[in-house]
Amino acid sequence: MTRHATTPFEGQKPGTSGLRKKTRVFMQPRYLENFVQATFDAIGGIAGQTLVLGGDGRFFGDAAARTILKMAAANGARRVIVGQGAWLSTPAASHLIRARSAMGGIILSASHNPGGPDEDFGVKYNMGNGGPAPESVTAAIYARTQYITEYLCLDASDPDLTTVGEAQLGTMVVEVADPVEAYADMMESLFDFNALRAMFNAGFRMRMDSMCAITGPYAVEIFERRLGAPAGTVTHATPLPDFGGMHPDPNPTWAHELMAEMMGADAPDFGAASDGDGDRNMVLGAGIYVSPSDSLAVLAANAHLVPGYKSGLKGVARSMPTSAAVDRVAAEMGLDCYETPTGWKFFGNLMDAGRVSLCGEESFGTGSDHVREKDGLWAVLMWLNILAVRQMSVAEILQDHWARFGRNYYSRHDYEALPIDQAEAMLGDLRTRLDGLKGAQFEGLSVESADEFSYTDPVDGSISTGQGFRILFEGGSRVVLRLSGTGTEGATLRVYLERYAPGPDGLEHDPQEALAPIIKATEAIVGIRERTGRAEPNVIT
Ligand code: VG1
Ligand code: CO
Repeated sequence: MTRHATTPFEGQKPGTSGLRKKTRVFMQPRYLENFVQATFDAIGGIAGQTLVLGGDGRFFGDAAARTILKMAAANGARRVIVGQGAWLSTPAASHLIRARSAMGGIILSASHNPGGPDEDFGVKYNMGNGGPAPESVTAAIYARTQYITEYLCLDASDPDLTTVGEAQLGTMVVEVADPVEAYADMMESLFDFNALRAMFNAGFRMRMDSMCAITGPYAVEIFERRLGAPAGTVTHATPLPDFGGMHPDPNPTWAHELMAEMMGADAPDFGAASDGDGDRNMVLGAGIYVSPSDSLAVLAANAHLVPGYKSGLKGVARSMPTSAAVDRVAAEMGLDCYETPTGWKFFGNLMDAGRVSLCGEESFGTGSDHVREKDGLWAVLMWLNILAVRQMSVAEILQDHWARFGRNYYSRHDYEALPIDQAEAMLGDLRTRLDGLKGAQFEGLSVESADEFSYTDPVDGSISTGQGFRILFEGGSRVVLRLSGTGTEGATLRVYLERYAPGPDGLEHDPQEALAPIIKATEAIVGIRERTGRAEPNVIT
């Protein structure tokens, strides 16, 4: 084992989902090593511990995994369970941490950001509950990166990650595990695989777009092998280091091949896509897109039809920018409903305390207490199981849902790669004007309230401030604005728009049309176009 002298690097500050940087930044000498050693130090050392390790197959992932294994061995870990080929989807990693009672795990991914030598890489630490590290831990990691002087690494040849089995690395065991099997078994324990097999057998047609990212092998095993969907149901099924040039972000803009197929003639009954690390999902029916906020609400209203949730839900949670569609379901079904800041880590406390079993975000993330991460394929299986029980199409389920609960029109507008100063100044100005907005009229809409969201965790009492601006208009419409914490270039402004329409009327409306008054009022209040010179958002979901 060698102690390598090192010095702190600037900017090793983990955000919403770990540390994300350009791949070449991570590949600088000692950069990855500093961050990983800082992580080990910040969690109190890993001597005698078991860890889980894996990632989404992106460029530099396998090299990073081999380095981390040698560092874990030098730091005295007892065992590291690593996915074969350094592959593990984020939900599969979360499951392994829990199933094997590991101290925690390291996930190598920049999620939905593109991969490759000139794109993005990321490192994220998950805790023993299987969920992302809370702010107290990421702050401790960052603090440690600022005065680190050495890291430990074993002088050994690189461990082999291609073959399943155990090998010794110094005094540590490297356990190379099949990345798919345990996860697929868990899915089989939650869902009615017999009913799903029968549905595929009867000719149900599905398209799953894995976008050349990590869910490919999982989706082929589950849908094609275990459930009998025809070979080729899963497309872009092989994880590639650069995701085949795709941007593995499952939204209408980036999953455009799937969109075209699902909106075209002869569309399959059901379509889905997932992101780089497999925790996000987009679902569609023939000719119809399901907004993530609606998806969460539909899953909440129908979860009891799925074997794993047949005794009902403990409660539900959504991130603040997610629409209130699920709140309406919770109110009618008598469930507790929590509103948390953006990012999955806030849900973990609620799930560990047994307060919620289903949660979701507007950013195509849905999940339950089966793991402590959002889970793309789980959400797809929830939908399939509900379709199999209700014997209705996706469009019929949505129509039925809106007729019963009303419809929360919803859209998110993203302005990417803005100059950081400009974006911060724009929201800084808004902050100083919040108090004066109340009661004022903009484009015919009057503001009911305006504030900046802060959250007190009901379980541990921790407080998170500055979690986004909320402007509520009369009649239950609102706009939320916040800056992304996961980008690697400039600042990304996210504008979340919502308008509630009670009852079954207006179902034929396009969300952008339905939201037009709120879009106009937002421009009048914030002046996004005027201040950034951007005529329109880069991405609309
Ligand atoms: C985005 C999403 C957020 C999500 C986060 C991580 O964060 O908005 O809802 O939890 O990504 O998802 P931000 O700060 O860029 O808005 V993933 O799939 O990257 O783990
Ligand atoms: Co992700």
